[in-house]
Amino acid sequence: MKVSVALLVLMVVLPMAFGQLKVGFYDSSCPNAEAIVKQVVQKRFNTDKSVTAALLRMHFHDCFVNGCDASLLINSTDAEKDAGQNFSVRGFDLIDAVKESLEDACPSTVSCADIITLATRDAVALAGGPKYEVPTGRRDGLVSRSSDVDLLGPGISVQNALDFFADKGIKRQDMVSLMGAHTVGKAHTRAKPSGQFLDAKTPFVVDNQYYKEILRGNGVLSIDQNLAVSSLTRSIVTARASNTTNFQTSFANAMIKMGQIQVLTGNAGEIRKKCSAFNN
Ligand code: HEM
Ligand SMILES: *[C@@H]1O[C@H](CO)[C@@H](O)[C@H](O)[C@H]1NC(C)=O
Ligand SMILES: *[C@@H]1O[C@H](CO)[C@@H](O)[C@H](O)[C@H]1NC(C)=O
Ligand SMILES: CC(=O)N[C@H]1CO[C@H](CO)[C@@H](O)[C@@H]1O
Repeated sequence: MKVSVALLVLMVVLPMAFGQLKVGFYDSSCPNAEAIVKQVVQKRFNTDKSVTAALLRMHFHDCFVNGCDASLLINSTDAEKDAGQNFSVRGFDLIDAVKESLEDACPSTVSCADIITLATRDAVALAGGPKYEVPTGRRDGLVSRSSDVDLLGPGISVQNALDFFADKGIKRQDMVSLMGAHTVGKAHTRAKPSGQFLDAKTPFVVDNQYYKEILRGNGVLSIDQNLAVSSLTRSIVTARASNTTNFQTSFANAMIKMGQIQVLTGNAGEIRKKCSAFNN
């Protein structure tokens, strides 16, 4: 009995949770969807290169709290956005702008969760990072609570960070790859409230410079520095630092995996008309 329940879960529930995402999900329902996202992101990137960092962090914070379901975008009282850990998450206005263009082209068709995923993918490529295809077909969540936000602080140990990622199905190699997102963007530290670049050499380029810097002891957050020191992760850091192709390929693969954490598909959730509000 136990075995058949487990089999049922494997055969029915897992495919429902993961199986319906596919590359080109909007090819017939909204053929220009990906082109529209790319155009709006490109326009913003031309005047603000920090948009890549904003979207990477937004995508991470969305996916790691109840899955990639755009619940981070909701404006209400005590929503995910209001939790202390989301401090300085930004780029909401860009997502709203993309959504407006998409509603004009294909009303109630493209989810906000897919917009975050596609926009992040495009911003990574614009910043010199890998170009990759992402599966789409995510639906938007119906719940957003600040009390659900259990993201980690920068002082977390490597082991605890690995456990936290493993809990979401992200294993060690991919965890170290995802931390490579700190190749762009800033931290607001007490010493420097205006912001300190996480990769001071090439702060707007998605490259493997972050790994080179942490190997030299130039990590800004303590978790960054510890990745280069811990025996659990140091050899992976070295592999990413010494080989650009290794970084590009592994970063793309890890981003694709992150984008599939606990997604809603099929008839679950909804397609929001406005990304900052549930339909009702
Ligand atoms: C153990 C895991 C992680 C911790 C503890 C962590 C922590 C932080 C902290 C404290 C900041 C600075 C926020 C500020 O002061 O404004 C930051 C920034 C950032 N994080 Fe992470 N992070 C983690 C993983 C990730 C992942 C997996 C990604 C994306 C895949 C990511 C992307 C970013 C980006 C791009 C920034 C810069 C944001 C900007 O400039 O607007 N982080 N992170
Ligand atoms: C939702 O909140 C964000 C910032 O938290 C703000 O930029 C945006 O304008 C708000 N959107 C709406 C529709 O109120
Ligand atoms: C660099 O990484 C790529 C992808 O992982 C691998 O195929 C290649 O052999 C590596 N090159 C060297 C010189 O190690
Ligand atoms: C973007 C945003 O809404 N940030 C909020 C995150 O949480 C802090 C702390 O509760 C708020 O002050 C921010 O406004």
